Amino acid sequence: MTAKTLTEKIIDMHYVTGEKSQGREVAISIDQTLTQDATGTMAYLQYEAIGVPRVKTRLSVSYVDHNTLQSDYKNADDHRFLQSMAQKYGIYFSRPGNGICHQLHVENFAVPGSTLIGSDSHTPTAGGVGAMAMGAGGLDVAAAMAGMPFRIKYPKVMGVHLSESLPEWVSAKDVILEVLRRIDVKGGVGYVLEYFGDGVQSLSVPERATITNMGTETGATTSIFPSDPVTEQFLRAQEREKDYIPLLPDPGAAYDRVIEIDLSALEPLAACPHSPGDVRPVRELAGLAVQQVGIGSCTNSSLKDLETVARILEGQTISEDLHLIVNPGSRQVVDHLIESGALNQMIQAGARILENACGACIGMGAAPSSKAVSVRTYNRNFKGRSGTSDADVYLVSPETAAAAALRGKLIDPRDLGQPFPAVELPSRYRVNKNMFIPPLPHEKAAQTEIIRGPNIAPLPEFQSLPDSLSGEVVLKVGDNITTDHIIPGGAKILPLRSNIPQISQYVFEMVDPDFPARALEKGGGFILGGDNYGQGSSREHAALAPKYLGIRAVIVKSFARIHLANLINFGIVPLTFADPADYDRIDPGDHLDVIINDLRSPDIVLKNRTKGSDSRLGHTLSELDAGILKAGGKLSWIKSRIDRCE
Ligand code: MIC
Ligand code: SF4
Repeated sequence: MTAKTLTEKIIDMHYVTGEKSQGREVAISIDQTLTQDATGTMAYLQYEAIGVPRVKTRLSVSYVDHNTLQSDYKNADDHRFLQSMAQKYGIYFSRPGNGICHQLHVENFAVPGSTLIGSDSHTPTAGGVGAMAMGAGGLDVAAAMAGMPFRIKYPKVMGVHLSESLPEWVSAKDVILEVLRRIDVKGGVGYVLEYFGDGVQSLSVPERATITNMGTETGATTSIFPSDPVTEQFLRAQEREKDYIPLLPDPGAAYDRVIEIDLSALEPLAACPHSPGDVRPVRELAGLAVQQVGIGSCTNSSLKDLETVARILEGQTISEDLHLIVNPGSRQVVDHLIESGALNQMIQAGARILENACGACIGMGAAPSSKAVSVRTYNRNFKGRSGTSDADVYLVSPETAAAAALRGKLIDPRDLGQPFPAVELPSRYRVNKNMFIPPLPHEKAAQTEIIRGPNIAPLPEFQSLPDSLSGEVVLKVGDNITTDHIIPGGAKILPLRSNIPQISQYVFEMVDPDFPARALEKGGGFILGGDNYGQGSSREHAALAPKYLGIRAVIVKSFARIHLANLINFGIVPLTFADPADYDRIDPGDHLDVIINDLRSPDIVLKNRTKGSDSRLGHTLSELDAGILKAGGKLSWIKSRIDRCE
């Protein structure tokens, strides 16, 4: 028998159909799903349209953590809708205020060796306990809740070999920043990042979760740690010892690529504006004046992170040139911070303690001032994401963030001249699940009325795909376009997530605010892009809203994984240039014809009527994908299959 990686083992345990060879499609069964409110409303509308009376997963959880500002009725409408949906369909509901979905899932539900998909790109956080956890579009999560398997391209496995242990003042965030420094924001595409080696045992589960969380920024399918005695200890501390299974790679398992990281040789790092992959040592940036420090997000809001910050700040006052905001990851974290006195230490030092929610990470409040430098423990620093288009965001560890808060400038935390705050994690956490509403029994669930306020618009319907696509290039963009470029977050736009006609008015708002009007005027057309198009979040609105504006195909050099799946799900044809140089030969406004009557053929011809030239296009669509596109999207495709079975 060949020695297997963790990834291969978990895929084997969940294999349903497909070809287990790299790059080919494989379908796996899904044990758990999670949604958050900003993607959840669409996911549940789609689940409702599929028409399965109760979820078929072992566990599904609906979290509320993104849209919590409630500046009017919209977010509150969404919350009530989500709660009623959860009660009707057998889903756990995590009430607003309970915490950030990924932190909560690791604390309460993630199981080693299980499969989890979530309508949020940072779902791999649960890889910290050895789950194979992947981000997906809401429709794929809805399909998994309805019992359908999840399709992925059989991944390559990148072994990240960890040796030794971290020195003082260097923490888990610096490990993932080092990975990003080496492989950048698309080096993980097509891979699962699997951590192994002696250094693994030196990292606690929350530290591992920080690493798997931000592995998303490499473009990887997911990231995973083994399930070992450290995992067992964590699950015991969370009163979940029954969820423990040991799960290690086989000795001699072969990785497609190996990265070696000597933990003891790492130093504090920072991702510079405006990419998580632009990583430099903090010492090279030392002295840069800072106007805001943000501590929290699903990457760094665990008890260990915040206890560390509190100890660094203890007895001092933050610099008067900045403000410090802190979003704890969960109520459990807050509970411990109160008990230990750490919360008070942070407040006394001048921290503004905000809600246990995503908050400033997705631009929901606490935007920095004009041209500010904001130093954050979060995972993304895309331009404008903070809510201030000319702010510069640096991504760092909690230690580096706390040091910046004290000194008012970036400084290597080792130069603070303070004793290192060693934090011991409790052997038992203060577990309290009273803000989770468990699923109702069948009979009661069936009687639940769904509550739909005016913010919940009906799902748009789309036509099946014609044999040829014709239209203008409505927009041409460059490399690494993020879903934040396509459909921004933030306090103005995020509350419109349940209303596609309204949110579609903001597509490409930061790139070209005239795009929606132009796309509608031209009757749709094409978007042209460079490499890694659609990196970042799982928000399916980045496909759904352009589709609503009439976009028929996106033609690029390469796609990011989740966005590619979302385009297919909503019937936008994702095509790639056979010769990337052709990208330069097509201009905005050119009129194109693309013949797509046989999407199974890997070769597609693009005729540029304006230039009188032809280009060859390719794609990575499977036969199933082609069927979904032909049907006008995955929802129509699923419904037609269910109708045929009835
Ligand atoms: C993000 O961090 O960008 C988000 C907001 O969590 C998204 C989900 C969304 O857009 O609702 C993600 O990462 O998938
Ligand atoms: Fe929330 Fe930010 Fe994490 Fe996204 S990255 S789930 S917005 S905390």
